[in-house]
Amino acid sequence: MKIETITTHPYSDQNPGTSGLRKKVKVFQQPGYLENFVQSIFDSLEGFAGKTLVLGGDGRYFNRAAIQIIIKIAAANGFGELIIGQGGLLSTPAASNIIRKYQAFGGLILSASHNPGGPDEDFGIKYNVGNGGPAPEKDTLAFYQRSQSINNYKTIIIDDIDLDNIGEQHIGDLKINIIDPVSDYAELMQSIFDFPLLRQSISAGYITLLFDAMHAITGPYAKRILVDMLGAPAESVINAQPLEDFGGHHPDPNLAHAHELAEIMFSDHAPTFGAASDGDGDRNMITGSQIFVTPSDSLAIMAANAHLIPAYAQGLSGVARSMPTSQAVDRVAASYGIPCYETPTGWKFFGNLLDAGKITLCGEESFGTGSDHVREKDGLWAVLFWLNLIAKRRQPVADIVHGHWQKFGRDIYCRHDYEAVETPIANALVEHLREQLPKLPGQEFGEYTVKFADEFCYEDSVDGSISRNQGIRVGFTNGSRIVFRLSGTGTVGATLRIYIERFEPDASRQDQDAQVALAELIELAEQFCEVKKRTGRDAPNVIT
Ligand code: VG1
Ligand code: CO
Repeated sequence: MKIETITTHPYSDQNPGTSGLRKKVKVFQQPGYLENFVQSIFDSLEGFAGKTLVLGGDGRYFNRAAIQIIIKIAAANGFGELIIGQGGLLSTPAASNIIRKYQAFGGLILSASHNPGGPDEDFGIKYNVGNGGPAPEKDTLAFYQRSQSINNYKTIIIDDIDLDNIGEQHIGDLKINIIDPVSDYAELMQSIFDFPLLRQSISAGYITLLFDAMHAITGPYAKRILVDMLGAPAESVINAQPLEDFGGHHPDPNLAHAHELAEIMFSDHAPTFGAASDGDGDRNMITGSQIFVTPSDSLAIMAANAHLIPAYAQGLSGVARSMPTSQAVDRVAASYGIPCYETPTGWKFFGNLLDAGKITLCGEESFGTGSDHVREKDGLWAVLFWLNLIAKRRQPVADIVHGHWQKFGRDIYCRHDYEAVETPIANALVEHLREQLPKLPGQEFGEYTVKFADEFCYEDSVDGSISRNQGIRVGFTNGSRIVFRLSGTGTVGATLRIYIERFEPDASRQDQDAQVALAELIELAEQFCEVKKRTGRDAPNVIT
């Protein structure tokens, strides 16, 4: 194996965001761009000589080319083994599982998740550590700092590796193991859920289902698990073929982008259960006949019912949610007497809590839920959780949701996204919000009185690390909240996210449309941030 050292120059923009480094494909295709970032990661890590690296991605455009580049750099840097999903494919939760199961040193996951794919769209890469979870902030900061002074990377000159045949190959001392991307994951799911009960409920026609893989990574996983193992009809999985451009759509599981599924679920021939996942398989959207379950409610309902699932029969050690996620799960935790943690946006902040056994279940409002079975959010796991719940409770989704609201109250919730805002406008808007914070507490706006107004700062209770500026919060005395933050996953300008919630304990008033029920707070949010006034827009791009 002949190692070459290639001279390079730093790129100034390799600072990872909420979930890895995400840029346009054209940016990643610049000479040395991907190479620099991968070498910067390896330069920042210690002790991996001879160890195993897991490698795979969501199959989007540039996935295969990137994998070939990374194989060569990993070989030159002294890894002992590479475990790669066949065809270069691995869903994010499957990669997390493989890192844990085979005790790998870490893994590189290639994905820009829910962002569109194709030559003119997005690509991404992130490093996961030995616990299977996204690298913590101290690591991603080190990668970025290294990328600012890097002047060479190491590689080897070899022909491209065959990614399509399962089995072992050797280059010098490096073993390359191409594995089936689905098997280990399917086995893990089988160990968590009651597969015989699910099979029975599906074959008896008690559960009918539709899963939209959105032409992204979960197609092969859903076919194996839902169709082959659980006996659902083949047509239960739609858009199952992973495509490099996701069929030209955003592989983003919400009512706006998974519209094919949404139309069927709200029609008169809706199945009992419908779900979708995103580009890399870590998100989930849950629906039932005539009902959409918000991710915040889904997390709370899962927490309230976890004891019905075999793997969680002992109960939960605790739960966690990202700060902008609604407080629905807090109510469940309080009633069950278990701790509830509030973390900044991004799965990396759950890792320490999961590792320390402080929490079993966690989630985000952005269609992400997961547990201690891996260290990523997990789309199909959430789907199986809900299916298991429906089968066990013998209740339709709508009844489960309404029953939950009656018992715990409803946290009416919505998120408004203003995408591709010019960065200077977005920054000025945030500055404007910041200036108002000291004078807001105590002020009255109609029936709302501000209780607190601050910028969220998180102290990790396990390692004491502190993360500042994690979103602006305005909380009211009646428990309502408005949260503002800028996205850390977008690739064009800035995206402003506004999260709005209000608690409704009165069962007779819970069945309202969120946009109507939250109208006053939506108005207030505009009064505070002036996004419409400052951008000249009259509505958000996406409402979830
Ligand atoms: C978004 C979501 C966040 C999620 C992140 C990665 O981040 O809001 O909750 O963890 O995407 O999800 P941001 O910074 O754009 O708000 V995924 O499925 O895109 O890896
Ligand atoms: Co994702």
